[in-house]
Order: sequence, then C-alpha cells, then structure tokens
Amino acid sequence: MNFTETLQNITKKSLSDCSNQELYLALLEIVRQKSADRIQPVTGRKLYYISAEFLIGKLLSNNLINLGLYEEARDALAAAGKNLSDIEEVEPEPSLGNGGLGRLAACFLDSLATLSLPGDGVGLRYHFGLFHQSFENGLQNEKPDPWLTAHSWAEKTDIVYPVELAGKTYTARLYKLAVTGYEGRTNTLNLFDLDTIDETIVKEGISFDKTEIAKNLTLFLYPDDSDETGRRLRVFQQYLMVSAGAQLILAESAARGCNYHDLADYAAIQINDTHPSMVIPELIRLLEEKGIAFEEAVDIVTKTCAYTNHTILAEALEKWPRAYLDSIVPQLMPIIEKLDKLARTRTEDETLAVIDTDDLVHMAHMDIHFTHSTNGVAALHTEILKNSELHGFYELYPEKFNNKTNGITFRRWLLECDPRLTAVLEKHIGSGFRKDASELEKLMNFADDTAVLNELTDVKKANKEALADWLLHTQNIVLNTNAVFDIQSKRLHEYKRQQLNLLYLIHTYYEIKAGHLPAVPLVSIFGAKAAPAYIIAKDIIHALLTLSKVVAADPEVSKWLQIVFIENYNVTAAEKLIPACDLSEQISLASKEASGTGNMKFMLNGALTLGTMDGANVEISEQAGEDNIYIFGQTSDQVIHRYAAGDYQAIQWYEGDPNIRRAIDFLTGPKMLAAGHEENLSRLHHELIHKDWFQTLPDFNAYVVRKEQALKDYACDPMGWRRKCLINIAKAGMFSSDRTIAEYNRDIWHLEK
Ligand code: 9GP
Repeated sequence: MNFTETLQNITKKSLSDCSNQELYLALLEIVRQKSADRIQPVTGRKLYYISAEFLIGKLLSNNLINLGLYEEARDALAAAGKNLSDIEEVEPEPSLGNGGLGRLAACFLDSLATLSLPGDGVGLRYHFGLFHQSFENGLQNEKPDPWLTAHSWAEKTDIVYPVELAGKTYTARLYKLAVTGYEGRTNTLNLFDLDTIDETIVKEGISFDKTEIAKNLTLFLYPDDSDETGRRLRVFQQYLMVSAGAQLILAESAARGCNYHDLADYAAIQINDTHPSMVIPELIRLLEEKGIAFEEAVDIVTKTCAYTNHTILAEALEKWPRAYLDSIVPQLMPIIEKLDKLARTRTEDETLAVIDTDDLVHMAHMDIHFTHSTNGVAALHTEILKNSELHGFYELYPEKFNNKTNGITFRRWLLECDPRLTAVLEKHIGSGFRKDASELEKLMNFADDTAVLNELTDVKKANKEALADWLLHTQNIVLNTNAVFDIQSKRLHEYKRQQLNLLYLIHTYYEIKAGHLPAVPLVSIFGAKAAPAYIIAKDIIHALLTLSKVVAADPEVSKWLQIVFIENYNVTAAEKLIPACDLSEQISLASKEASGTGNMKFMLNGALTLGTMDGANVEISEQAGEDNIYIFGQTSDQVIHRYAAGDYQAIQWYEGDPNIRRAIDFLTGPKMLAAGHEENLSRLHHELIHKDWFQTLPDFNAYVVRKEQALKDYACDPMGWRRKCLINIAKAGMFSSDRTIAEYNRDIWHLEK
C-alpha cells in the first residue's frame, strides 16, 4: 500500500475531501503504528532521565522525518492539493518546558532513540504548561497555554502509583508518549498526572487557589513561587514526579529480573538540575521498604544516580526550608537527616552539608554526595564548578566531576526547520551528516566556491521571506527582508542581558538622528518570556516594546531600524526565527550562562555569533575560529574577580560615560514616557544605575564596537560574510546531541545498543 492508500484507508475518503484536522489525525495514527513497530526489548541498563521540563515542540513533522516518511507524506498530500505545514498548524505545541533546560531534555530523548539506546524520560503532564504570553498595552500578559486535546500524542495508561503528600494519598497516573529516533528505536516519555485536576479553577490570567493540591498539582510548570504557598506547591510537584518515577523504575526493573540489590545493573537515573533531587531519598525509602538496609540502599542509589548541574545561579540551586519538607514529605525527612549525618562523616566543611545551620536542605549538595557523577554542561561551566562554585565538593570527590558539553538534535534543528539549507548541503556533501554530524566538515571544501556561497545567500533570503510571511499572518508584523536580521531569542533574564541590546538600540537611535547611519538597515528581533513574578524582566520587555513604538513612529529612524518583539516565543517560533537569522545575540555576562543551546542552533543554520566568552560560546569560537565569530566583553575571570572585589558601582559608569548616560536616560525621557509607562521605565532606569547585577555597563562600549563591525562586514563584504557563515555550518558538527549522548553513555550510563 502506498502512502496515499494508507491515509485513505484511515480517513475512508479521498484526501482532497479531508479537512486538515482529519488528515492530522490520520497521520498521527500512522506515526503511532510505525513508532510502535520500533519498540525493542531492553537488555542491560535502561536510562531514566528525570526532568521537570521536556520542551518537545510539535511532533508530527519530527516523527515523520525520524520514521523516514516525511517526503512520502508531503508528496502524497501535495498530490491531493494539501500542504503538510498547514496540517501541522492543527497540532498544538506541547507546553512542557521553559527554556534551554527543557529543550535539551527533548534533544537528548531524540538522540537516545536515534542511537538505539534504551532511555526514557520521566516528568509531569502540565495541563497549561508555562503560560501563553501576549502583549497588552506594552506589558506581558499571561494566560493558560492548553495543549492537551482528545487526540494528544501522550496516551493514557492504566498504570497508577500511590503518592503520599502531606499525609494524604494521591494517585499518580502514567501517560506515555512515544519518542522515535531517526532510523533508531522507540523509547518513551513517561508523564505523570492526577485524574482529579480541575482546569476550571484557573481564574484571571494564570491565578488559581494554590492550596487545592488535588485540583491544581499539574496545572502549570513552575507555579509562581513569590509566596510560600507557591514554593510549597513546587515541592508537592517535585515529589509527585520523583515518587511516581521511582516506583515506575523499580517496577520496570523488577519485571526484567532485578532483585533491587542489583538495581544499578538495570537502571541509570539522570537527575536534571535539582528539581528531581528528592528521587535520592525516595529511592532509599522504597528500597528500605523492600527490606534493604539503609547503608546498602545509599550505596545502590549512589551507583544508580548521576546529577547534571545546569547553572551557577542560586535561584536554580534549590534549598528548601526543612519545615516545608517536614510537612509535605515527612516520610523523607528522617532519611535526609541520616544522609546529612553520613555526609558529615566525609567532611568537616559545614558549607558542604545537606542541611545547613539555617535548616535549609541543599538539594544540589545531596545530589553530589549521593550520586556517582556530577557534570557541567560546557567546558567553561564545568571549570567554574570545579574551581569556584563547587570547589569544596571537587576537592572531596574529584573523580565524580566531568564535563558534557550540551548539544542539539540536527533532525529538528536542521532537517526539519531548514529544509532549504538541508537540500543545499545534501547536493554538495551527500546525506551522511544526517546521522554523522561530523560530516558537515566536508563543506569546508566549498569555502571559496562562489556558486555555493551564492546558494547559501539565496537560502537565507528565502528563509527571511518565510519568517516575514509567518509574522505577517500570525502577528501582523511587517518585516523589511532587505535588512540584516539580528535575533536575541531566549528566556528573559538579566544575566542574558537583553537590556544590553536595549541600550545599544537606543544608542543607534541617537546615532541615526545625528546622521551617523548604520552600514545596513537593522531588524532587531526578540523572543522571550519573563517569569510572571520577575518584575525587572517584565520592565525590560516593556522598554523594548515601547522603544519599538518610538522607533516605528519616527520616519527618519524607521528606515534604518526596526525592533520586533514576537509574542509567545516557543519551539514553533524558534524553528522559524533561527533559519532566518544573520546575527545571533549570545551576550550573557561571562561566567553566568552555563552553556546555551540556542547559540548552537543559530550557528548550525548559518548565523554568525555576536557573543561573550561564556558557556558554549567558548567552544563555538574554538570550532569556528576567532575570525568567524564576533566576541566582545569581559572574560569570566574578570567578572568573577569583580564580584569577589565587591566594588562594582554601576553609577560610576553611568556618570563617567556620556554615551551610557544618554542611552539610560532615554528610558525616562519624554519620548519613552509618552509611549510607555513611567512606573516600569523608571524602575528599570533606577535598576541600571544603582544595581546592574549583571554588569551591563562595563561591556557596553565593547558591544557597540563589535556589533558595528559585524554590520559593516555584512554590508561591505557579502562574500566574506557568507564564507564565515559556511565555516560556522561546517564546524557545527560537534554540537550534535548525538555526540553529547554518546559521551554520557561512555562515561556515565553504560547502556547497551
Ligand atoms: O541556563 C542554562 C543554559 O545555559 C543551558 O544551556 C541549559 C541546558 O543545559 O540549562 C539552563 N539552565 C536552566 O534553565 C536552569 O538551571
């Protein structure tokens, strides 16, 4: 049966008579069947990647590509006058993540399945995800982001586990989502939920009664933690995830012959940041219930579990007040106390304790003491962990520390999102890079081939047009596609420094007014969500939206500059933005971005990086060569010293540099106040002058100089620019998540194909 017949068999009518919804459901069924055919038995260890987030994105095209059905499906539909991308519009994007942490987890699942390694995800089935962002009156507005439909990819099972929370028993139900690899096996993303969740309790935006656990537990990812009920709710969620997850792991291992003493021969557990850390005491508790003594249980759990650290920012290195744990998970507290005592027999250093003198339980400390591996996510980040943030732990357990530089799946971030570039690559270097990313290096043979460089220019232009079309019909935004596209899309956070870009844009506004025109018209695009309780982050969004209005209203400036803030940045939007980008903004304060993965996606799609020597930018710069990247700003050592000296005073930079002062003062000048809100703009103005925790001002001038150099190169030497782009694509191979997963497997998991 050919693809058309298979589809017709399901829809029971001719394809041209089907609605996109009917075709979507038929495709979903085909993908489900074909994925199920690839389920294979597990031999040896199986990995469980436990994570609060899995930012998987839409699945239809990705699954068709991985099953080798994409072209067939596209052609069969086209023959009936249907368009696969229109059909994909029917699919809601699963809203199960926030940013890089969650997207990394999704890339890892794809690579595990592609490498035919047995590795499942374990997480929660949030009904409304993070939130849906819109802009109203220049401000971020949040509302639920529903994605669960009657025909969701995640299928309900009969598997349930009891979970004790604050003395009451809840029933966690398992939903399974098939993850099929590119020419590989099918694994599972296991998502837990409660049957009792009541979506109707959400009122006004995203607010709901945070105390009604049975009704609210899996409504949202990262519920607002600015008050105590919100923080406690996060503990409730985390325990639901790890307790149900641990029961699943033990049940599946036992079904394969595990007698619990040998759990580490059956399971490897990766703890993704500190949200799943309670899996350690929970597994010990469950093993004790099976009759295993505490000491042996600790040993088993240590051999089974490994921990990944994704940040040095305190906010994500969770420390829970003991009182929360005493009331929510009283069954774990005696175990955590024993772990604290045990840790104290290994070191006298109070700063490495599990429970500190303020009665805070340090989740990362528990992870490092009681797992066999702690890894950072880029070379620089791991060095910072070893030499400063976690130095005491590194001295105690040097053998546990290792680096695993992040990666991205090229199936989604090249084959799916940039079919035009993929076609050009295949024409010149064959299709081996689909499975072996290092083959991209073959492109270096064409670095001086004008015809190939012209083809890359055509691809970029077509991608810019496609982005413009999409923004026009989804957000009513008109883009100038003859401009250079400069993009900063990532979570909104002061350390990522969208505010530095903001100051640059104000500076450019003044320069244009003074007749100093840029080398090329600039379209500056932002995509970012701010955590609902993060006030300054929301002020930065407001300032950018307001500036965008001011610029658009000024014909002298708008010829040269356009500022676009797209709404509700998510994976779907990223797949449109990244292939269209010329200049990729990776401008975090050096030392603060653990790795970044957006930086890798932009590089792979032929954008040049404007960035600091931070996270994986350092490795991107090594791969691409310093002539093919625009690096600026303080080094991580300089930043760390400045923090240590404790003498950074933003006001001195503000008072000492007229350009900085001019840009900051514009925020509260008449034009901005006429277009925006004084409260938000003054707060940001004050923050930049009196706090500026992430040292925007010392990097301002270096940023302006480097960005102007990049725009000049783009405008004055188009072939030279395109050659740099080609080199970036050719050297992106090391950032495949297939490489990352192979390293995790070699050093930590030891799974069998
Ligand atoms: O901020 C890091 C980002 O740099 C990294 O690429 C990503 C995946 O490793 O994790 C992010 N961390 C978090 O979102 C919270 O720790």
